[in-house]
Amino acid sequence: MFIDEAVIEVEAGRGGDGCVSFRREKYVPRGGPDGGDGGDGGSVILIADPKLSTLLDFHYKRRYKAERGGHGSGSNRRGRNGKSITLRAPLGTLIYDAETGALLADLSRPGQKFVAARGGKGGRGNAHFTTPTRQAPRFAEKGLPGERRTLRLELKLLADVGIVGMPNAGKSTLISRLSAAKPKIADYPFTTLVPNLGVAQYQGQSFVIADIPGLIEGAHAGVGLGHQFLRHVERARLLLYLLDVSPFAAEPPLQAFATLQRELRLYNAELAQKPALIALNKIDAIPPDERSVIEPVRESLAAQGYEVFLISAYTGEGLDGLTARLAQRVAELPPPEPLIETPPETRKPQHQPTRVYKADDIFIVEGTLPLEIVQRTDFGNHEAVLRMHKRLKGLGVFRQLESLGAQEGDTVRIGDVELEYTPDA
Ligand SMILES: Nc1nc2c(ncn2[C@@H]2O[C@H](COP(=O)(O)OP(=O)(O)OP(=O)(O)O)[C@@H](O)[C@H]2O)c(=O)[nH]1
Ligand SMILES: [Mg+2]
Repeated sequence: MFIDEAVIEVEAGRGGDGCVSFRREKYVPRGGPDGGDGGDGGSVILIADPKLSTLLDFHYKRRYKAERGGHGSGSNRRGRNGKSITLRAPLGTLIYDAETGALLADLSRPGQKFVAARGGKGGRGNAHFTTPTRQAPRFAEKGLPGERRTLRLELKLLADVGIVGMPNAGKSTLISRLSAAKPKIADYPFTTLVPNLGVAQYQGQSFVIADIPGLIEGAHAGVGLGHQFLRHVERARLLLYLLDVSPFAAEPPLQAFATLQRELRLYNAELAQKPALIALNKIDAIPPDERSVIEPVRESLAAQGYEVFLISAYTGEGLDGLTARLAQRVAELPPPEPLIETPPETRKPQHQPTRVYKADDIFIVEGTLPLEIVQRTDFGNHEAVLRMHKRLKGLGVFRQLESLGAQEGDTVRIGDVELEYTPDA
């Protein structure tokens, strides 16, 4: 089954918590702090795999959750990092944030990775928090939550050559001839219901060909099947128009060509402008001494500036010349530009500046730093809470609350925790 759209939920693992522990040694009454750090949570990563050509897997399984980090323990033992999950997606997969609609990544290079949900960092153990005045810190940091997102995946196949033609023109026969692809071929229109990809070889060079369902008049507006799949040739380097010149063709080749071009143009003007070659197919169906009937067709297309090949996808006649030229053109033409530069794997979460405001009768604090400070705090631990206060104060949060008129006892919300405003804790 060919699936070119999917919505998935990805959730990275939480970081493990730092540990509160003190060294226990013989003859040492109270050892120093030796609580280890929590391990980092695993991430959910998507990777472009050229061997895939459908998003089918994501239809069956929609939720992906990576492992959380292990907690730190005594003797400065760090918790284990959570395992990341790597999801394989076909080359040409576009990744959108389903909530905002923003395009996040275009998996357009084989092996390209996109970190879809980053694991939370582990919390630091108490060993980190000694100061000259605090020799025995009895608190540690909690691990940070992992990122969590809903993604919409959309596949726009990345083929080098996109074959377009009317139903029954012989597109599938051609791709099966030029590659190892085994598409369905039959003597009735709309045999091909979904795109097929094939890899063609020419003198050691390989290139990918896509065969899409036949296009008919009105395709751009949704008539037939073609329109759903036109996007799979949008990113081809080169188009190959395939026209049936046999006496049994449903319409004369020039008319078919005009229709195809119009449909492409109406769907996307740029698509119709793409470099293209034309192959007149099924010449085996015309007796050799009658082949001159094709001449006016060839001339007319050549006059419009196209290179024209006479072939029989069925007998193989003319295919060597066509393949050689396709390979050459593919090598000359640049690969499609990715729709977005995928952020490097080391992408840092976007930094949000600190902001304090009043909403109804509560105060809201936003921003990467205050949020992290709160998330790292173990609220069951008095020392940890005091440290949180100090750090929020250091950020200027209290000053801002004061100037907004906050009174002792007012509610302050940071992320999903609500605190009571106690200015001089
Ligand atoms: N005589 C002859 N018949 C051909 C040739 N190429 C394809 N055919 C026949 O034409 C019919 C349609 O071929 P397909 O390859 O299925 O055509 P298609 O363009 O993929 O059709 P859709 O998938 O419906 O769009 C089949 O019966 C093929 O055997 C050819 O070069 N010569
Ligand atoms: Mg077909």
